[in-house]
Amino acid sequence: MGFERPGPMRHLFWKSLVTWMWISAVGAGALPIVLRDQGGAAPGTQAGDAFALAAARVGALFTDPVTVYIDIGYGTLAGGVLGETNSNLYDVFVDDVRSALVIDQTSFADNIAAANLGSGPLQMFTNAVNGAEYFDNNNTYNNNRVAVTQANLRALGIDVFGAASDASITFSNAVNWDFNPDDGIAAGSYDFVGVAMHEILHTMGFSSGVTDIDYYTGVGPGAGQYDIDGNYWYRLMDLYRYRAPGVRDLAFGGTPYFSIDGGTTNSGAYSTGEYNGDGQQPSHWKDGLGLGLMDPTLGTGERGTITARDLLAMDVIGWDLAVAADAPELDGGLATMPVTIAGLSLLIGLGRRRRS
Ligand SMILES: [Ca+2]
Ligand SMILES: [Ca+2]
Ligand SMILES: [Ca+2]
Ligand SMILES: [Ca+2]
Ligand SMILES: [Zn+2]
Repeated sequence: MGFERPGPMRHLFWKSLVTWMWISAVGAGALPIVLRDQGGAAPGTQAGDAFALAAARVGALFTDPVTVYIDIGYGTLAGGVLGETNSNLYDVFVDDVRSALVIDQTSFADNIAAANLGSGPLQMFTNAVNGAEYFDNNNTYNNNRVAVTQANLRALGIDVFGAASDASITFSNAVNWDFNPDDGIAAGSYDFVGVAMHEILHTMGFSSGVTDIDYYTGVGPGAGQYDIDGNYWYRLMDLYRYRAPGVRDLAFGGTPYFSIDGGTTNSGAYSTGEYNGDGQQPSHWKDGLGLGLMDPTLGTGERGTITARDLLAMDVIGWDLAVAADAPELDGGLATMPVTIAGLSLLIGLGRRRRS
């Protein structure tokens, strides 16, 4: 399939000592998500059990015949960081990604998405290092490569990783967490299980390269560190990021949206940039609209809940859903979806990968 470990990517905090593991999702047909404690999140601890609950609830939604492995931790983090997630990424030829998505179709939404992947080098709006927006159709590296998380590759049937960890998720013990979402989220506390599910979905592939474009161009703190044409920036999910019918969008700002039919149907607005956009990381839905668990912020006292929109995105990036989340259901069904996310930007900083 031509994938390889890219040079500038940041990988996991590989830790040699695995003290234990357990399989969290045990329902028939459910996706097993194996958690390995790297400190502070062993079974029987509040954090360990809450991570396990999050993994079980995510795993129950998918039926891919693979196993996801995530290192977890809970404790004191340097610099006042509230949490950190790192996902192993691979730099894949876009044609190989398209081929894998075509083969992986199991749902109506998959069929629509696969029929709208296009062909040939990617053409998209993006930003130059100075922030200037331009239409990039010059067939360089960034027009031909897509970064895919290791867990996402497993879902696409490219499962050559054995029991290697797909990602690392560490939460700070300096946060006032509520570890039990099922009796409500206490005032002044954050939903540990909700945030953990959010981070797991990032590791499974819910992300956008615009988060990196925003960081490394314009007024982003990393501007100038990387050439745009000569690196990968696209993420798999960005194949469904549009600004207009037929017009793909890998630029900060604007009004990008999720679409599985080539940009014709808007199935949810995206955030547009922490530095150069609306103040939120682009690897999320637009904030404040109640679109799903993958909104960029979660307030105290609020419970994070996975919506059909979240599942539609996971479906078309390669996951096999245990419950259908096809496009027609989204048209009328979202009003009844439990959506509870707004407010303080707890999640900011958890997901960004710097190229270092
Ligand atoms: Ca509670
Ligand atoms: Ca280019
Ligand atoms: Ca699917
Ligand atoms: Ca799959
Ligand atoms: Zn996030």
